[in-house]
Amino acid sequence: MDSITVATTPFDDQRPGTAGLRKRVEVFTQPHYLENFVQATFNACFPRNSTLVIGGDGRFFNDRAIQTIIRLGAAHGISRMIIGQHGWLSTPAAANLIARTDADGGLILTASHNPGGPKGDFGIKINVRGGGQASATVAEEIWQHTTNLQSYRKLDGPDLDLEQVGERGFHGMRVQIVEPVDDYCDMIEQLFDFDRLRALITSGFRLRFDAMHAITGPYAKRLLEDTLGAPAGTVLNARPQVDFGGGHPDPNPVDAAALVEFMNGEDAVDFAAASDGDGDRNMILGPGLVVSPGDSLALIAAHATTAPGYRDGLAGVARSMPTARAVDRVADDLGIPCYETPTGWRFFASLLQSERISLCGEESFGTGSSHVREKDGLWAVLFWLNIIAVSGRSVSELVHDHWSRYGRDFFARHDYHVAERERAASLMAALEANLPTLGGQQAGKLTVDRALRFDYNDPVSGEVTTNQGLIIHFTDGARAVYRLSGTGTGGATLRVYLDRHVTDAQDFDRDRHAMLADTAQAAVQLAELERHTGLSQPSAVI
Ligand code: G16
Repeated sequence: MDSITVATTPFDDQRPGTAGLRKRVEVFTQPHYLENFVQATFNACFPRNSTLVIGGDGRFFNDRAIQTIIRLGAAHGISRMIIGQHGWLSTPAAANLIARTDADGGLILTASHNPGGPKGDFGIKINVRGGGQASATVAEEIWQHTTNLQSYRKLDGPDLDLEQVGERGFHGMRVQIVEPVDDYCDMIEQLFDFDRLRALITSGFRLRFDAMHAITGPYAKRLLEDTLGAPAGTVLNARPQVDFGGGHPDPNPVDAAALVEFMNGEDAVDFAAASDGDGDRNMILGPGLVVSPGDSLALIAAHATTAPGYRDGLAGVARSMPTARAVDRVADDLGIPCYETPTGWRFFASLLQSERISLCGEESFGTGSSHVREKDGLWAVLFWLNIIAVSGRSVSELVHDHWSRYGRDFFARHDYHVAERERAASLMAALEANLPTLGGQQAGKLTVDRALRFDYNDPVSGEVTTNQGLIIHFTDGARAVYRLSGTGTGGATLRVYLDRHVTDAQDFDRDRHAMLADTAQAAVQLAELERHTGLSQPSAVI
């Protein structure tokens, strides 16, 4: 087989965002597009003789992209590639493999929770040694390489068989095809009390897990059904499909509405959960109850030491800035530090790596810990089951116990899909310019206490990241946060996050949207949202 050098011209839209490069499939499948980005990534961070982990969530183009990456890698002089069988690896499983094999990093082929299929999205996450996502500095270097790449080298010839597990040579590169689930399950089994979990699950406790036709199906079947003894069929939509069954594989009340409806109905089981396209997000439900991501993080923090892997306690915790502040109260109680980071898992990875924190989470249904450098959907599910098994309390009892002790943080996210990016950008610019004048201003029933722009100074690397969202604090303690999504592939999504803490138990079971209505109205008014975006209603309320 020959290696050929292909002349190319740079693409001008390959700047990695919050989690790698995400584009529509039709963009990624243009001639040279994938090759350019992968070669730029190699040039920036994976020199000759690197070892890489490769795998993806099984979405459309996953298989073809892997074959291209293998050919580029062999021509570039990558010494070893560890690839998930069928081309599959969930994001946390890939992060685990990178750490366990001491690889230099990995490429995870996924656009996460974004829809898949020929008309859907494709993406590449770039993870570095230790398993965490590339830093902003590395992302910037990759971007620089994409802007001046003139050629790449690629092997010509037949595809590599991704079905046969085992090690083989491929034109000077060693390729190891690994069973995608084994290592991840070995790691997870060290963290939780599997005997207790098995006892709970075989005692008649009823659960359901919706894999949303995405990558967690095989992992959840192995863990919940094969290992812990849940009845066959506990895992729904378990077979990964290239288009995720036509759905939007995001575990939230809107995109997993069927599961929410089921848990609100008469046949509700004791516990339900769902995960996303690449297996790093989670949603936890009890009968009639969706646990908000901020509460889930706080509750795991409060009960952490009941799980074997966390017996020695937590070094610290972190949440992304827009996430409701429930975990702050637990950290305060435990006397451990609580960090507030920008959105993007890489900021947590830095704190995890330096052992400043052992647990973190974010409003977009991501929770994780020091066990891997990515968020991990199934890990959160097992943590919850472990808490239920040890405490003997139901999901609803646990949540209510928590609120009784710390108060409830109501939270909602209002997403506005704005067709023209400029309109969303102009809203943010105008609001930022107005921040100094907002203090004391009345907006509906609320008064602004203070307003600020969120900039972040990474305490580990010293890296400063500016412009990570705008925050308005109201005098009643509520907060509105404005931020532009970094993971969309068309137009812009303005996210408006609302949170409000209440301590009166009479309010705990009230409707969260009603409890946040005044905050939402004030947020719309202060940002002149309708004038800037032309939208009178959010496109989605999460
Ligand atoms: C990625 C990051 C998350 C982040 C999310 C934000 O998630 O890994 O840390 O919270 O993006 O998305 P947006 O910028 O759209 O608000 P994922 O699951 O898409 O990889």
